[in-house]
Amino acid sequence: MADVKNHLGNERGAILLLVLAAAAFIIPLVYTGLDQRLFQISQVDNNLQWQTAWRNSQSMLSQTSVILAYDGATTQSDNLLEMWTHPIPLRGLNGAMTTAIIEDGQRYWNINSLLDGAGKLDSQRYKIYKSILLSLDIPVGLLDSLRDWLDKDNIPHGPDGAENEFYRREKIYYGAGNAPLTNLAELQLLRGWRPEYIERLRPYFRAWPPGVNDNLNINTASCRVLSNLSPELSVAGIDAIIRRRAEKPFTSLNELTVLPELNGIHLPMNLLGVSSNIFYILSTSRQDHMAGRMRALIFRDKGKITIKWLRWEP
Ligand SMILES: [Ca+2]
Ligand SMILES: [Ca+2]
Repeated sequence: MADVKNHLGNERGAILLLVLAAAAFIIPLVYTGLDQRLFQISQVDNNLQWQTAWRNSQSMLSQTSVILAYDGATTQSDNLLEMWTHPIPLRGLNGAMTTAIIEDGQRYWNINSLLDGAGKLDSQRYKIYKSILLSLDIPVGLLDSLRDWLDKDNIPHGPDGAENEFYRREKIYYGAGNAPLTNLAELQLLRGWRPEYIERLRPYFRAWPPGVNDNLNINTASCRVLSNLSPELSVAGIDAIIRRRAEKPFTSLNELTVLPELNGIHLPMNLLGVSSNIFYILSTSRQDHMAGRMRALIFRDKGKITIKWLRWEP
C-alpha cells in the first residue's frame, strides 16, 4: 500500500514539474507576442501621425502658394510689410500644429550668377561677391575655382582656378562640375572651399538655376547684404534704405536714387529690384510626438506658382 502511495506521489510530482516547465516556456512566449503586438500598434500609430504631419505640411504648402499667388497678382512690389512675411499657423486636433514661414529668396544673391547668361564672368557681380568674401575673411581666390566649376570649358582661370586636370592631379575622383550649383553645400566639392567658408556665406547667397530674374530685392535684403552693394555706400546710406523701406517700401528703383544719403553713390542698379519671383517655404508639422520639416523652393510669375523642389524630413 505504501509503495502505491509513493508511486502516486512521484507521478503527481512529475506532472507538476511538467506543468511548471510548460508554463515557464509558454508565459514568455505570450509576453513576447504581446510585446510584438504593442510594437506593431505603435508603428501603425507612428505611421498615421507621420502621414497626418505630411498631409498638414502639404496643406500648408497649398495655403502659402495661394497667399503668394494672390500677392503676385495684386501687388507690384514685395516688402517686409506684406501679409506673406508673417508666420502662418495651422492648428489641428489633439495639439497638432503646423507652421510655415515664407522667405523671400531674392534677399540673397544667386551664387550661380557669377557667370552671366552667356557663361561669361559678370564683372559687376564679381566685384560684389569679392567684397563679400573679403569682408568675411574668405580667400577671394575661391572665386576662381567657383568660376571654373560653373563655366562649361576646361580652361582654369587665375592661379586658384581648378578644372578636371586639377581634380585628377589631386586624386579627387570627380572633375569640375561645369554646371550651376544646386545648393550651397555643393561648394565643398570645389578646390579650396572649406565648410566654415560656406557657413559664413549662407546669410548672403543661395543657389538657383540660371535664367531666372534673380535681382536683389532692396525691400527685403538684409543690412549686411546691402552693405556690400558698393564701396561708396556708407553706414548712413544703408540706414537710410532700411528706415525708408520700414515706413514706405520702395515701389521703384527711382525712389532709391532720390534719397539724400545716396546722392552721388553709384549702385549696381541693373542688379537690383523691388519685387521677387523666388521664395522658400519652411514648414514644421508636429503631430503628437512626431515632427517633420518641409522645405520648398517656389518660383512665381505674377499669379502663377511653380514648385521647383520639395523636401520632407524628420
Ligand atoms: Ca508683393
Ligand atoms: Ca569649367
